Amino acid sequence: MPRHIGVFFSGGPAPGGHNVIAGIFDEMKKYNPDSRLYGFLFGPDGLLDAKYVEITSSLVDTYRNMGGFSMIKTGRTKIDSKQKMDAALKTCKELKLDALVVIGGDDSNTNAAFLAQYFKSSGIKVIGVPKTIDGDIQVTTDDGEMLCAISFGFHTAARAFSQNISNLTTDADSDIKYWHICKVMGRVASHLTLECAFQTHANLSLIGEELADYTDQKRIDKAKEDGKIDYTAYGMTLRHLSRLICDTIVRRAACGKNYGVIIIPEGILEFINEIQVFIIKLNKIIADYNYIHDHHFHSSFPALTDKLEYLRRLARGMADKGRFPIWNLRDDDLFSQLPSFFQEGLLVERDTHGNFQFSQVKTEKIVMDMVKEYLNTLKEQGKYKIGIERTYFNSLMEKAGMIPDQYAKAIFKNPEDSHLLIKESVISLKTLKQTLVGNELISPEDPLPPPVLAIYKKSEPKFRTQTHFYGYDGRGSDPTHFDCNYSYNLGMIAFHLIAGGATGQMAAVKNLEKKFDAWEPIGIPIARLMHLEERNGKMELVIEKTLVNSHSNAFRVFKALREDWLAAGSNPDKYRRPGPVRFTGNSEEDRPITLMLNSI
Ligand code: FBP
Repeated sequence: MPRHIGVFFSGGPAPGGHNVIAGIFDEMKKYNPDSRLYGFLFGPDGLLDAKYVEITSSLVDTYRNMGGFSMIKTGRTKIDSKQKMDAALKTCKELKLDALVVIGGDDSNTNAAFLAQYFKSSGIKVIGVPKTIDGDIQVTTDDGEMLCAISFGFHTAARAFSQNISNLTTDADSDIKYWHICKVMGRVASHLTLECAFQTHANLSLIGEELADYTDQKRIDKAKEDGKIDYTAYGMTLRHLSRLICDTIVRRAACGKNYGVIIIPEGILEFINEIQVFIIKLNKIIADYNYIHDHHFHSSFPALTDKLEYLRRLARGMADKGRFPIWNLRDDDLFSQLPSFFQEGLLVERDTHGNFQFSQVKTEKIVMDMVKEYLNTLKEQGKYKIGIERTYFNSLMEKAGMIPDQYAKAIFKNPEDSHLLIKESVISLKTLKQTLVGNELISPEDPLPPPVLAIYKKSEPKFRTQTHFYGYDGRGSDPTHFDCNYSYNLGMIAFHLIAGGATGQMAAVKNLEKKFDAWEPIGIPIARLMHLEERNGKMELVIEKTLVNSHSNAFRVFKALREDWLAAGSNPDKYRRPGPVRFTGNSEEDRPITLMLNSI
């Protein structure tokens, strides 16, 4: 029987999208050449406005295995009202559609389930396809069986980011003067960062989900001694985070490595205590403002100063009286201490699904500004210094006819080690001279011996950074072999779910970690995946995002290896070069490393 099917993309591009369409198209034509496939243009808007193209075999062939969603474009409109549902149904009826395929992320698949319910009496089926580079759509049964291990696009984006990051590790250990700070996409979850960590072995990769569980044991113990509970000891603050990064930098510097690569997940702010509180409060304030005034907060207050003035008036109880007790003078005070670029970032317009737009915030800047500030303090305290190679020190001294050991004991705090660290008390040329005089190595009238001066200069750290953002580039890449096959199969499965009469289900492939002939096509009822979440100030049913699980194999292996990747000792850097994407050969780049580890 010929079928009419409509399809659209929803949300950010993910490599492999065109192959989903190719999979649906090839399979439907194989069963009946008279079947027709319509692609709605610009995402959900095309469905609402009846803007579409009929997908032909030449169109499919033009885009087969190609990245992006260029064939029919995408959009982020949410079909969230009865009018929109009716408009969508009208278009489907006009085209005599048997089914609609929604290729999207968690929010779009949520939308697909609601459309399925709305369309039920008309007999039009709705099937979702798990798309997102973020990798946060994962489905496991209650007894631990993995039904959907990853969304399509994740592998390609991670590989693309990793290739760039790996190039930076090469630059870092060639030029040995830069710390490369790489922010990597992933709206909330840190799956992409974790995968990039495995692909590149960067020196430090921050996993947001782990930070959320952070506890400051020293503070907890201290409070216990005083018979109190210190609530600020639980969870990560921006200050703690900057200390953690500084610790890495200082430790590597101590063994002569004043360079490295750090990966920061885009969504890290979601896991930082005080910032998360701001995000939640501001989400609510903006949503309530829009509701009460029936006018958009961002249109009412286009400039940052207007927004801040409104918040100030709220805190003083002078605006929307009594409605917003959640924004108080303390909030306003703390918020006003943030740099304006960051205030602007936190106030950025929420997307149509009510999500905070992390990609619009210069997270890496706020974090690195704090890191620089604290490094300066550590430098002043004499705790941040470059370790001097013992062999280098010896040869320099001997060349000048001086006895290395005599000087080593006086200047360094670890004279026996392979990398020598100048004592913390030596923080200037003046204190250096006092040390030599105090140890009777020179008299007060003598100038500093040139080799000692040279060593001191070499030990003074300069912290130079280059920041990078990997996101839009990777999600526009051509799909890897894995994503090509995976997405094409998802398209075929979507067709078979429709042919089998399913609706409100998401196409999926079980056993993705196994060889292709062990892949198992399935449909997952979407409604089962939902939970209640606050969106636009209201509790809504949405698919629950899967975050990085600290008990997963991948995370535990990462934890076991990270000290090695940090390489803050005499061990060499362990950088890994994943190389370019390959289409032939049984190489380890076949599948995401995190997927393989978690399947063991
Ligand atoms: P989806 O959830 O729609 O797949 O989008 C993922 C993503 O690429 C995130 O990683 C990123 O935070 C966001 O989209 C960026 O959104 P935008 O395209 O609106 O800048």
